[in-house]
Amino acid sequence: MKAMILGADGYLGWALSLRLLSRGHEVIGVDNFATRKSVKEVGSDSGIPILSMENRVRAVRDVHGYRMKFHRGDITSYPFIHKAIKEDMPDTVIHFAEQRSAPYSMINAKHAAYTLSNNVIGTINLVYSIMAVNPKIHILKMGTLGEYGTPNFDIPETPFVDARINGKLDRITCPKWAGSWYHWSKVHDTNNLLFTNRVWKTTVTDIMQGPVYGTRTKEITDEKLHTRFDFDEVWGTVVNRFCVEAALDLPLTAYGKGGQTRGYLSLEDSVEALRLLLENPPEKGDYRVVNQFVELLSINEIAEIVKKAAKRLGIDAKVEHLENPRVEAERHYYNPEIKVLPKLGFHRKLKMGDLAGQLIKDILPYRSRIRRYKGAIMPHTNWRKVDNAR
Ligand code: NAD
Ligand code: USQ
Repeated sequence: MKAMILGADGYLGWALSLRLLSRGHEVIGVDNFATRKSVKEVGSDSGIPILSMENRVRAVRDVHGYRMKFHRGDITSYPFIHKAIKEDMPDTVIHFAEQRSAPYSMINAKHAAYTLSNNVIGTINLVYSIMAVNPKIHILKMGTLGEYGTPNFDIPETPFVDARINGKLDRITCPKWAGSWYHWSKVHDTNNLLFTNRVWKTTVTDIMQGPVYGTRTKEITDEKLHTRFDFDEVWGTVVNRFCVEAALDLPLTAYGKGGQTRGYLSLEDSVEALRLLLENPPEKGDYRVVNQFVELLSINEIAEIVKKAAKRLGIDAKVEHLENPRVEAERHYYNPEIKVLPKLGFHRKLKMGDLAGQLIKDILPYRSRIRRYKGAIMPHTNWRKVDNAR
């Protein structure tokens, strides 16, 4: 397979590049390094150091003997993405190239507008480029489970549901109720992609993934191959943050009551699920929705898992319940269906309880590096504040 990965410099994009190369696929990476820049903007950096893309490509060749091609550029430029697709003629385009932080999107008007325009326009340009070059290209688009919010119904794995409105039955797109501008940008992408499938029969896998955690995949065998690892209040996701907090002897920052439940998965499981979906694409012209996670856990359960793992390493981690900076349900029903991945033979490799100790151990050598950015750990991006001065 010839796979083009948009967002190849990112947390998932780099790890997936290595997985696909190891399977013998051809990989063409694309990135504009927006995440590197935006993480610096909030006074932070990847907790585990990463090489420049030029050196990453060299390291992949030196360590594993794989060759990877890379284009630097911004997919919100139609001429750029159109030229890249025309030149390389991929079979599949994996689309990760979006602003992916909910808190970043909630900082102020500028960050909200950037998130919505970057994400929505990039996706539109991708579809138009594919229609111009080869409409049969499979688009694997990374959405998010947070598109649905936390509904009181079981979250289906289909784009449409039957609904009776004012007594009449019809098929409607599954209701979404996102919790940040970032999550809404993913809802807009889903609607736009569904529309392209209706009018042009595009072939799409739309993945609704939960938060990912971890530092490793089986190809990350050398420190030159590390993927980025964010821990600050804007870019860090909760499990990675709790493990950093434990490693630094800081309290685990549980927001609100801690009953918020999401579908979590490790980086290794995420990359393996993506490989399966890429090697088993939908029929041409089909729109496939996939719920991607392995464990449903609340913040309180995650805090307990990290606390126990820290204890085994001689660290006495404490949990601090902070006033929730976000507007979200803190106790709720949560049950996304999961049928597509098991049907393809997906079995989770790791549970959070098995991996948390390893994660903390991986962070320990970088404690002094992370301490330099300590001021960026406690939450200060608040959903309720409209702060255009920041
Ligand atoms: P990331 O920020 O590490 O990676 C995204 C990459 O895309 C970055 O390298 C960034 O520079 C690049 N990018 C952004 N806008 C671009 C543009 N206009 N042109 C070219 N490149 C651009 O994020 P990630 O954690 O690897 O997430 C990848 C995707 O998966 C995102 O779409 C995210 O929304 C989604 N996702 C992530 C998680 C998670 O927990 N990390 C969970 C569910 C879904
Ligand atoms: N949380 C804490 N303490 C923290 C950080 C977060 O309690 O220190 C809580 C949040 O309030 C939230 C939950 O943890 O209830 C998840 O937050 P998160 O920051 O780990 O993840 P989120 O903002 O939802 O975003 C992440 C990725 C995003 C992806 C999403 C999947 O950054 O790209 O789309 O996970 S999902 O959550 O299923 O929508």
